Amino acid sequence: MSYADTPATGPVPPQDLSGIVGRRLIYTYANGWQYEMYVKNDHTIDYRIHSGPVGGRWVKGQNVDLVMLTPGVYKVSWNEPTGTSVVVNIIPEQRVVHGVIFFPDWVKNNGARTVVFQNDHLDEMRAYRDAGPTYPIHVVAEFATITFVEHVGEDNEQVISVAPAKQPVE
Ligand code: FER
Repeated sequence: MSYADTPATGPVPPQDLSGIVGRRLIYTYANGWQYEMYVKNDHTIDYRIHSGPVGGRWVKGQNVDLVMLTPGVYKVSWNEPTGTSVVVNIIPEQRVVHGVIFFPDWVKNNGARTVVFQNDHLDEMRAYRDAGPTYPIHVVAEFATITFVEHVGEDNEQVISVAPAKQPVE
């Protein structure tokens, strides 16, 4: 019986996250922005932004919703302390990513404020978020190409441990 023949018992497909959890990916969006994501476990990512308007920003321990849509196709969704929301679809075997970023107006206009190791500035980011303005929300929807992917295992604090500029990128 193939996956497609598995009897439907509801809308949620059987989940197998083994193709994404514990992986580190580097990808470049069509607009040139380069991002790195470590899927630390089934509900957490660490990441670094290597280029683009908020290049230099990095974050550890971001809580996310991670699901498998169909075998080999994953979706990661979250909301940042800055108010930015992100949804990233990832197909590692095809080296395809599609990301949608929903920037609050204050981030669009003052992106440099978010270029920090966010973990050291959480209260500051929440204060900026609450001060706004939130609207209009700037939606950036782009495909990306995965240029590097490796399996490094779960909950490894060394994978993303220095600022983006301090480490060469593949
Ligand atoms: C991504 C797109 C956006 C990503 C992270 C973000 C790690 C974060 C945006 C922000 O908060 O500035 O693909 O992957």
